[in-house]
Amino acid sequence: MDPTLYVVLDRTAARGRDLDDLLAAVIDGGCRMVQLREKEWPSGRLLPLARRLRERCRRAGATFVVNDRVDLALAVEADGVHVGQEDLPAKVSRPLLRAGMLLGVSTHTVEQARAARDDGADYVAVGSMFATATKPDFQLVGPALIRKLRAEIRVSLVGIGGITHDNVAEVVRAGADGVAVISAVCAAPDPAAATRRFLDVIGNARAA
Ligand code: 3NM
Repeated sequence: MDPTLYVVLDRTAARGRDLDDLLAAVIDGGCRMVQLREKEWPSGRLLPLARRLRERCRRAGATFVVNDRVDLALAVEADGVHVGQEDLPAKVSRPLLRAGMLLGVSTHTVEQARAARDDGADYVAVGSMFATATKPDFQLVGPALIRKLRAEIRVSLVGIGGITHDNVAEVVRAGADGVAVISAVCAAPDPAAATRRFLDVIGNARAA
């Protein structure tokens, strides 16, 4: 797992753009970890899409994670599943996963991050870093929460929420292992270029 730039593919944010094409572009741009986030489609419709994305990630050597749906993640042999605070809890999800599968958990407080770690999370997403229109009920925690967690938590920390090329360095400097991004890539005019630019800025922030 390399969460440096974790691109979350979201059909709504992509505004009708084909997710297969979007995935090809972000892989071309150098992204090595991808999540499929689809909250509306029924399972039968989602399955063929998830299978195609999974195969493309496999060919590219990229990690493929399914949001929320443990059943779908298992069905397509995804590398992992990501659960939020209102999804199937991490403690319940973990034993359902195959050995070696990744478990990611969305967290918004120190307590939630500690619980996720104790319940077997491989990484915790920490958000929201900044204001975002993608998740209207976001809780603004800022890079300060990453800094606090970095001091005590060993699992990988991934900042999420409102991250752009202009503010990503703040998240990296706070100690994040990576950043998860939706709109700044999925809605970008050129997603491959947006991906490359994120990786450049992150690389520079790490080197500084
Ligand atoms: N989770 P964008 S913020 C899916 O705070 C999600 O846990 C968040 O989208 C959290 O990169 C968020 O477009 C939206 O801001 C991220």
